[in-house]
Amino acid sequence: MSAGHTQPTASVSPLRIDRLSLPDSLTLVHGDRHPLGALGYGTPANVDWMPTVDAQVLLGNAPCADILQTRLPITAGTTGCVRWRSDGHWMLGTIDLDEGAEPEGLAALAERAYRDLFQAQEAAGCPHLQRVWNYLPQINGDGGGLERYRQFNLGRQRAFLAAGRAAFEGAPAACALGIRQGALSVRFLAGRHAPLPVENPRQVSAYRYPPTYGPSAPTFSRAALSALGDDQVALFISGTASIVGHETLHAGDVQAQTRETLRNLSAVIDAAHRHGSARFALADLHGVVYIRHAADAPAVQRLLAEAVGETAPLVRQAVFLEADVCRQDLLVEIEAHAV
Ligand code: 3EB
Repeated sequence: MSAGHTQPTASVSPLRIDRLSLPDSLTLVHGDRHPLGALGYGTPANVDWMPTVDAQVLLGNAPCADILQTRLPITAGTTGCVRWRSDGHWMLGTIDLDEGAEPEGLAALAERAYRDLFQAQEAAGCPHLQRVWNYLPQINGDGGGLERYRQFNLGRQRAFLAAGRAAFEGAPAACALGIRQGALSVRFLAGRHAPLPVENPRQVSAYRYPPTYGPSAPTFSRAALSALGDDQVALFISGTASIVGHETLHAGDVQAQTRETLRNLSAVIDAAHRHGSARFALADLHGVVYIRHAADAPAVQRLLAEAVGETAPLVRQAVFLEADVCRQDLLVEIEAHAV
């Protein structure tokens, strides 16, 4: 990265991101690297630095995790409902809020989650959000006249605005998926330096969605470019689906939705390149593929293999998870990162 507001990498504690199968990854707690944390998929590893996404793994992938490691020692902390780990340059935080204990509803719960998240960032000295993962039970369920995802958007945006955070241009890369049950779960990566937000010219920015999609727009950018140190730049691509403009295309057709999603992923990669990143390709992406109907997983995998080849990480190391996507008519959503 030469231009933009991503900082010179010399001042960054190098962050490594590796997708590893779960038994192997646990040996990383030894050696000269330190686990900042991880996102685990599948069998919980029962180590406190690896929160696991509570969703069914499809296609029989081995349990795996995206492990984040640094070279500096880690401090662990708790701020409100946030548990976090930081090396002073990067932080990974985890929130699991049980709705049973929160009578005011999901909007208030989301607002509390993000209020505490911002406070935790202050405590750790990592003011810039890079990437957020949101998991909501029953995301398409009705929460007293307003869909639960829309309630979540209300509370999330309120918290951003109340904290003086960028709720529009400059919002973090994110995803928001539905899990059957469990807590409202938020995981986030923050750092000392601001990432460069990237939008998709094929899509209306999500923070500019019209009010037909709910009283508050979702608070996320399509992607973020983060300088990881050691001259490495990560492209974090938000959850990406079959949306063009602001409308869902190909309702009811998971294969056409997958092809449209691939076009959107390519468009985000191209936009990142225009912002000065290396030229990433679809074949460089490490993805998580969220599928609404488990039976659709093999067809989606076949299309990805046709697009990027059997050996690309998007196929060979992909994680397919059963989850609800935030619009009822979306059947598939793909999030990804490349380094
Ligand atoms: C979309 O493009 C699909 O609310 O944080 C993707 C990524 C989606 C993030 C979020 C929602 C979110 O609107 C849904």
